[in-house]
Amino acid sequence: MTKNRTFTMIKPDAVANGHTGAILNDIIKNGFKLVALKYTSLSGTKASEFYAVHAGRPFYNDLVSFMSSGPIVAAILEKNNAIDDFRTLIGATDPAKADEGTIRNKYAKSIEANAVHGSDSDENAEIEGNFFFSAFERF
Ligand code: IDP
Ligand code: MG
Repeated sequence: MTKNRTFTMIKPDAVANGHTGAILNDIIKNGFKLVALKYTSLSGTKASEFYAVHAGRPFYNDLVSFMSSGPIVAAILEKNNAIDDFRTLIGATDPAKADEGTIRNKYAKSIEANAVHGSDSDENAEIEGNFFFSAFERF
């Protein structure tokens, strides 16, 4: 199988709680190669743009303010079967339902403050990676 890519963010809760290093270590140990990495933050406008697909959902406004509440870490990851394997590694959206040992099981606080993002398709991984990284920041 050819290598492909996914996009992730370590969300403000996990960065604020000091889990950045442990989460990056879990990601690398599970066979994902970092091909872009950035410590940054989202303005309200940028967060609403990133999550535009969820506009109109009851949790949208809270999600936008949460995602713009503090620093995040954004990364592009490469691995065989990257999208599915990364979704398996992070676990269910609601950490209460995330399998033992998954990143959300270990580090997330709530269904909103759930520690990490993972792209849901190859197409969205490309869009999301391009949202954060210019061509000369990706390898
Ligand atoms: P995902 O991150 O597992 O792909 P999505 O359904 O795409 O989950 O939702 C995007 C983000 O919106 C979630 O990661 C979480 O932060 C937030 N979210 C999703 N569902 C809820 C909810 O029911 N209440 C509050 N926040 C939610
Ligand atoms: Mg999603």
